[in-house]
Amino acid sequence: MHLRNAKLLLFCVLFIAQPSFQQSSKKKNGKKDGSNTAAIEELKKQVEIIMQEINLLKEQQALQTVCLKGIKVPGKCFLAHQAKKTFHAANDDCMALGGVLSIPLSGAENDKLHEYARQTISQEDHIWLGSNDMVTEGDWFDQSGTGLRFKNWETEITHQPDGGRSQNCATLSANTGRWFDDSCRAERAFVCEFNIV
Ligand SMILES: [Ca+2]
Repeated sequence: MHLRNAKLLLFCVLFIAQPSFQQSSKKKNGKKDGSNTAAIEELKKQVEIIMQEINLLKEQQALQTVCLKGIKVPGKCFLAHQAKKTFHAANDDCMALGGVLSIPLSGAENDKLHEYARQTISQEDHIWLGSNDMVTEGDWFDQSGTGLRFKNWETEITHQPDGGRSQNCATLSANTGRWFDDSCRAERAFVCEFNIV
């Protein structure tokens, strides 16, 4: 249902509901009052359903805006934020928008995120990834607490992750697309991801 149609339907329901309510207050007959009350309750339910549909459509429209501003990959959209923030502040910003810090689930997705980061931030910079080993050193989890199935640590030159307890947040190099551990208090650009149903 399009948003305009949903709003029109909501208007019609409210228009119908209004005289029914006025009539019910005038009538003294108990049975008729009862049937009117039931009709009003039914209309209230319908209005509630329509409001839910409108809210869903609003969310879908917001998601479309995110996808248009950023890039779309299978199952999700990425949206870059060039302002540098700490890991927690960046994570909060993504959550406020209804997303999470980006975390690639495959080599193909990592390639897309790498390409997008290279286009939107300086190649010298890193972006935060939605993964940390704060709970147990060396065990890297995503922001929902699930262990990572895919990792892309830089292991040829510097053998990441190599920061131990002082570096518990993951970044992706905009230059190489490889992952590094970093201090969560460092300030980095970031990319939020939004799941597409
Ligand atoms: Ca660590």
